[in-house]
Amino acid sequence: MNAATPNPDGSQEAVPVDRRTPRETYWEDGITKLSGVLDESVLAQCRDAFDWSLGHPGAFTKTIYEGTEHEHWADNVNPAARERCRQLVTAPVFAEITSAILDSQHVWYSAEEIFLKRGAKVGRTPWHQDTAYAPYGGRQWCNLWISFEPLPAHNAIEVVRGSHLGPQYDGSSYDDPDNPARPLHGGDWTPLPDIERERAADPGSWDVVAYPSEPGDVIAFHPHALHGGAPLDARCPERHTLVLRFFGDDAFYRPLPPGSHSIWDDDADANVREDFKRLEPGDALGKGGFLQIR
Ligand SMILES: O=C(O)CCC(=O)C(=O)O
Repeated sequence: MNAATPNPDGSQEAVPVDRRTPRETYWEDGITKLSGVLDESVLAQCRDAFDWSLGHPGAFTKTIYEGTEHEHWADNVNPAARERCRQLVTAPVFAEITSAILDSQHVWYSAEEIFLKRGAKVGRTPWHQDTAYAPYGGRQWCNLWISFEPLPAHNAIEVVRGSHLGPQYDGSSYDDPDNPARPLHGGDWTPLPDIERERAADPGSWDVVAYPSEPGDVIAFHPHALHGGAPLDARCPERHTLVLRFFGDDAFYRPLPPGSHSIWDDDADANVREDFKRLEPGDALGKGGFLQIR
């Protein structure tokens, strides 16, 4: 297991040896790498799900930073990709990985998201916690981040080490590349720190973890961790990523407070998505419409 701090000038990353198990790393750092866990067939099915979703956009698509050189594209919980992704996650590897990491007797699949970045100048996916956008309560959560290109750590997903155990911040409004910490909700939410501005002033100000990866590797990270996608560059001008989200026994329905905002045009209220509909606040999420894989 190798962790590396991203290196913006593109030079070789120092790769210290990490002797922790993936589960230990995950729960200490909020992120871990599982090397070569997807065989060719499962990786091809992941790519098929990505391509299908791309070709059949859903209601929660988002062009991030539209019209700027940082424009990139995401689709989230795409109804058109639902059955394909539910079929995909029945491959035994997903139950094996997620139950090992989460230490949960049962595991459910929540939903997918895809990210497409194209262009050497495309910048960051803003720092955020998924828990500022979705009604995810509890501890046993993980996102499996599956990219189809070889990626150096400085072009990959980044996590603030240990932030999955830390406070809930406001979300990013995702609409201003010059102000990525612009608040989504406002009000009583704790403002999101401007992590990149602080890192620019002092590179050591935030303890950030990222991993280099090859197709077939999976980066698992906690959705409550402060995370964001690093920029592309001339050596890595394209990234296609499928994210599959899972949860365990202790996950519960934690609706966002009344008056919360959404970043999706057609999704005025993230609390009302189909799979959450039968749930009362505090209910185990496993009682909703999610697919149990273990
Ligand atoms: O891949 C990215 O750029 C961002 C991923 C992300 O935010 C997520 O999976 O929640």
